[in-house]
Amino acid sequence: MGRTLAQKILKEHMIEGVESPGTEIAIRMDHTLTQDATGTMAYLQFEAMGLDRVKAERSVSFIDHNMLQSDFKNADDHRYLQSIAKRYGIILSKAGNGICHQVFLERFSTPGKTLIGSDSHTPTAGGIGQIAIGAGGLDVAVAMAGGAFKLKYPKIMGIKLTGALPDWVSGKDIILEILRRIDVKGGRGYILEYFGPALATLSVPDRATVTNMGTETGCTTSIFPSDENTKRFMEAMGRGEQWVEMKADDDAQYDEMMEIDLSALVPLASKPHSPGTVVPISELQGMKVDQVCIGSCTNSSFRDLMIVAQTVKGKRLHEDISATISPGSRTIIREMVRTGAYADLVEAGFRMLESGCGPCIGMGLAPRSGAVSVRTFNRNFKGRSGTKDADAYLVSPEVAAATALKGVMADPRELGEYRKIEEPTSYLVDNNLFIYPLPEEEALKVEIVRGPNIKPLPDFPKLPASQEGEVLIKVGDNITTDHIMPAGAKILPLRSNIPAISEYVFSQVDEDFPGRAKEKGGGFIIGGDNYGQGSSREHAALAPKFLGVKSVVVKSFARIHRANLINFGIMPLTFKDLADFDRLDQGDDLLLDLSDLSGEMTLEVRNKGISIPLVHDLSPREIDVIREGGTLNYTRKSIS
Ligand code: MIC
Ligand code: SF4
Repeated sequence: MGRTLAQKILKEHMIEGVESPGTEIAIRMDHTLTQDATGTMAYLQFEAMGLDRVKAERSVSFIDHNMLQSDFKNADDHRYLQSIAKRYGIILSKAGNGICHQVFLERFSTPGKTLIGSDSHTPTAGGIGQIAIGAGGLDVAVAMAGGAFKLKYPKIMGIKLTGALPDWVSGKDIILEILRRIDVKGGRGYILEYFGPALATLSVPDRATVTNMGTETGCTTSIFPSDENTKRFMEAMGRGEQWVEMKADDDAQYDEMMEIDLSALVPLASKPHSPGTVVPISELQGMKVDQVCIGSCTNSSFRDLMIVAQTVKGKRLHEDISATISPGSRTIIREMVRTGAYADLVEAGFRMLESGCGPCIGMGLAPRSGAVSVRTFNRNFKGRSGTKDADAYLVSPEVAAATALKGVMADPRELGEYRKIEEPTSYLVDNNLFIYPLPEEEALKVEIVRGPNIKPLPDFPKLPASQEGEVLIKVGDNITTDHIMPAGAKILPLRSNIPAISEYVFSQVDEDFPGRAKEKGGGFIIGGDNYGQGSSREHAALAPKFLGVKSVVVKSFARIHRANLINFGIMPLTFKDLADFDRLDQGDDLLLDLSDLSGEMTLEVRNKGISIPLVHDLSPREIDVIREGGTLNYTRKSIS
């Protein structure tokens, strides 16, 4: 039987396991990627492994998230990352060079290779035909050290694209349509693999928008074949010689299928506060808007910014709108300057920001109280913009441009004449803010620079025979890692300092959580479905662990967060009978016997005199990791 493209690449990289969905496999990772907000922790963990140099074929460290240097903290982290890159043979992409996923796509991603990145939108590189997976920093550190990445062998959802996008409809609307159909957890356990006649009409940046935001479905990753359009993009980036054709076998079998006729798509938007609440723009038309933000790793390509520039050229943005542009890379900035599009954006009234994540992660540009913010980004979780009561809508660059002109949510199809943007045949590639690795002898002499913001990783003990304590908090469905460990200008600078950042755990939901957790000597978290969706930040496991969280009991988990909990020795447990969720309350006094992890477990609710059966889906290796108190302890033990 033939294989799909994803199955072929996985097979070629498989070190352990069998091709059977749901079973644990280990794969070799060719490339690694980190960004600064998760990277400092990943490199502290890499350092603790005691190697002289990275072992992955290509490792790149990006500085793109924490760029608001309101005091020494972020700048100290940047210096640390620069010295680490020099010391260990890693390529550094300095602050201002661009957003990790966009820059990786432009300069490094290669069809048929594997990539692991400490950021949930790493699948962007799937737009070039690479298997690119987001993970916690510790998993990336292991891959840099040459270790395999463990994951559940995924099912493949084949997505057949037919027809062609109508005018004013783009890649963003394809992924919004998929989210409309399968919501924020419909992709769990799957790789979304695209095929079909419409591929010939989709450029790499369009495809990368789709694979980027595929993350919001909860999938393991997304992938497009590598074809003539891929070749054209790589040639334009001066990397034509790295292109190879990659596609599924003709008789490939998909575990599930979906078909989308691109010709039937209309401009769409995700409503607050979930990327999965998608409606046609016609339902929102006329709604007063305060802010328009264009950019992020989803929509900051040349095409995306050019369509905006073309739409606003010679016009003036509505006076009540504050509008920003964050270009994906310096290469894109240079290209926009060359074509004159940059001047068109400036003249229309956009606030031009540097290349980076910026407002997407709440690094400045928070909207006013009660604002409506229209963004080309991929996430609109409550509070993520930096303003708790603001409403964020996620749209295409076309909708954002029309809205910025009109001051109300607008349908770009009413703007009239449309001109398709052609990709440049040769980009003005900018390499000025990369620092490339030194030869090993020289690298060994490099001294690592650590500012006062960089605190060593706390040590965690082994798993005890039983756990007791209170339910510290009970939360509902689809709790994101932004709820558990918020980001934004105030909290992100503390990413290298676990004691300090743990003071903000659950601060979006319940500001008393850290105090209560410490006062009670730790305890349990109870949650609903899809707990921990969203970002890959391991701080959402590490900081609760630091506060004494022992086990997390929920209806179901999101993939990356479940892996992060295991990495830091927290038991990820689920209810055997989902209705038992209703029998637990904050403050309940629990006892959990951990002496036997081989099957079903019992949670005693001592104050209510009831017992609740719990289950887990830990592999034998994961049980060993948890027993040791986490992956670092486990790795140290295996080495010794
Ligand atoms: C995000 O979009 O939430 C982030 C910030 O890029 C995160 C990583 C992080 O928390 O540092 C992600 O998506 O993994
Ligand atoms: Fe940066 Fe936003 Fe992309 Fe996360 S989603 S990597 S914060 S641009």
